[in-house]
Amino acid sequence: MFTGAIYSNARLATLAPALPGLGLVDDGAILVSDGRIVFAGPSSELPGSAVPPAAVRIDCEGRLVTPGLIDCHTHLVHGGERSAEFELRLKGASYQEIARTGGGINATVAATRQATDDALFATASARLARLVADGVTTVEIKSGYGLDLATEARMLRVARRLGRERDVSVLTTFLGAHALPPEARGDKDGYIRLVAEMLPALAAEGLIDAVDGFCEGIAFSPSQIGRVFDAAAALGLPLKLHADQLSDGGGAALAARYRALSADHLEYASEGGAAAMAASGTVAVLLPGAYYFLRETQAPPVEAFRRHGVRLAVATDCNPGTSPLLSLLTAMNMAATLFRLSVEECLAGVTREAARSLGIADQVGTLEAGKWCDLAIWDAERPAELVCRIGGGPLHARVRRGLRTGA
Ligand code: DI6
Ligand code: FE
Repeated sequence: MFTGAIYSNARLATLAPALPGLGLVDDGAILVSDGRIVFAGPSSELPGSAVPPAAVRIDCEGRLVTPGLIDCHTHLVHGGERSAEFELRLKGASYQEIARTGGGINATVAATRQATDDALFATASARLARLVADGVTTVEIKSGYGLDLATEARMLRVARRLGRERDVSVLTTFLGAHALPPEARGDKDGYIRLVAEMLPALAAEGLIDAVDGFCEGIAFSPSQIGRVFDAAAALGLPLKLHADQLSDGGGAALAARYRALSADHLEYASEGGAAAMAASGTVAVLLPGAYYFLRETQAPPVEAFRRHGVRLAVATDCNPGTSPLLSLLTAMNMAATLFRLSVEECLAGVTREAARSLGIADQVGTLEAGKWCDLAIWDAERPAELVCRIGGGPLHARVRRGLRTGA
């Protein structure tokens, strides 16, 4: 029996690469079977006879329909919160100073190590519900607040459990090289060896979809990150990198050299870094929430990325220290306002390009036959309405893998 549905009377933003801009289709329809898109395009190209009689009929009443949104960079799973550091920074302390005196990432590491699995699941689940309420159907979740094998594994298992028990597709990223834990007593090279040794067990348990690192003065050097990347590449794992966020450490070029899926942040990336990323197809993931929250003044070199043809994605970077942001729509607004991205770049950045940055562009991110039917249906007509608001997103309904359900 046919188990599908037909969505009609929809204004589609297909994001199909063959169409210009957002791939808008004014009077559009989507035919779904077994969770996959069979047809997405103009209603006139889908004759009534092509729709199986058993198909459920959904009238979108002229609403805008986009691919389900993809938040391709988050740190959703963690213990504790860091509002005290926010207050310190309001008084003038810098993020780097706080990190050097034992706060920052290591404050969250201490809280995460103490939290039970169920507590990590419950707090991350509440955060996830906020993202989902803005139309997110796929989310990437990083480890990196455990910094020992047992706690990194716990974080990644909690992320996998979110994917099983919540109505959202989860991809996991191992970020063991996020910061130096206190027990390493300043020995960065020794800790990097440990991170490389953690990889095989975590990969064997199926906990890693990609491997990430923090390439920065207060974290790890390009050669240290390179050792983690070598170990990851030997296991066939895709790579991502926190690159050039606080200073130009050559992170963009490093990510490109390893043909990483993405380099993220990039406020201080150089022209050469942008050129290298274009050549390697490495996506630039822009994280305006962190730029805003740290009161950074140097914006990423968006113009250079455009000139070289680097693909741009946008994400929340949701984390307790530098971007406590739970709305991907607001991240789009910030990318437009602070980084001057166009509405089209913003929307492509949370759909098609976000999928590319996760290596799942063949599965989700556009409304095209063969992909999962992940949709966001909006009480809006114009795509710019999704970008121009701050708070109170106009989501009408969300569909994941052809099913319309809650979080
Ligand atoms: N860059 C960031 O913005 C987050 N991690 C990273 O490498 C910050 C994480 C934190 O401060 O807890
Ligand atoms: Fe991050």
